[in-house]
Amino acid sequence: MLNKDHPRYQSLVYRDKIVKAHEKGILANSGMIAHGRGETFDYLIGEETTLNSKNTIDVAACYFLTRKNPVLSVNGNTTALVAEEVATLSKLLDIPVEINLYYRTPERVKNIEKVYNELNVNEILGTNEDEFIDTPDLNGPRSPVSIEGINKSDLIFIPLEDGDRAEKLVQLGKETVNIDLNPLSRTAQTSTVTIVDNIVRVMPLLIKSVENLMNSNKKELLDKIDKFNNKENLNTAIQDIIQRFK
Ligand code: PTJ
Repeated sequence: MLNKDHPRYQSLVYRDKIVKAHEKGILANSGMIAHGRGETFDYLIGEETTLNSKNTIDVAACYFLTRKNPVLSVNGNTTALVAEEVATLSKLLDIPVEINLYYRTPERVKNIEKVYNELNVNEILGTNEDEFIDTPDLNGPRSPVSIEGINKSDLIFIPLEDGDRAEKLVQLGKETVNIDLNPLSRTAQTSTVTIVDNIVRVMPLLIKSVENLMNSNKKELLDKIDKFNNKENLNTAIQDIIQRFK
C-alpha cells in the first residue's frame, strides 16, 4: 500500500507500475535499470516539463498531423507507464501501435499485445503472427519490423529506447519522434524530434496538442516544423540542466 503523504508519492506510483509490469511479464529485466536512469535525469531537469519541451511537444504533434503513415512503436517500459495514453493517441490519429522489443520473447510480445487489445487499439502490429522484414544494417531483435507497419511508415514514434535503431531508421530516410529524459543518449541525438521529458508528463500534453492542432491548416503546421531544429532543442535542454546547478 503506497502512502499518499509520502513526499515522493508520484515517483512511488510509477515505480509500482514498473514492478507490476515486470511481474506480469511485460517489462524486460533491464527495464528496471532503464527506469532508474530515467529517474536520475528527471531529478536533473527538475521533474517538470520545461518551456522548451512544451514547444517540442507541439512540434511533435505537427509531425504526426502532417505525415502520411505514422506508427507508434512500443516497448515494455512505455507499455508499463503509458499504455492508456498510447491507445488514446493511436485512436485519435487512427494509426497503428507496433510492438518492437529489444529483449524480444514470444511471451512478452503476447503480454504486451494483450494490454493494447484490452484498450481496444484498432491495429496492433509486430505481434507473433505478423509478417516481418529486417531493417537493413541493423542486427538484433529490433531489426525485424512489420511489413505493413514500420517498414512502410514515414514517421515512427520511438520513446524510451536504446540507441542503435534511431540511427538506422533515419539513415533509411524515415523521421523519428523520441521521448528521452537523457538529452545525451544516442537516440536523443539522432532522432528528428526529441522530447526531453518524462513520458508520463509528455503523453497527456501530446494528446492535448494533437487535439488543439488537428483543425489547423497544413501550412501552419509545416511552418512550425520548419522553424524547429533538434540540435538547438537538445542544446537548450542541456542548458536548462546546467542552469539548475547554478
Ligand atoms: O522492452 P524492451 O525489451 O524493448 O527493452 C526496453 C529497454 C528500455 C530496457 C531498452 O530499450 C533499454 O535498455 O533502453 P536504455 O538504453 O536504458 O534507454 C532507455 C532510455 O529511456 C534512457 O535514455 C532513459 O534515460 C530513458 N527513460 C527511462 N525512463 C524514462 C525515460 N525517458 C522518458 N521518460 C521516462 N519515464
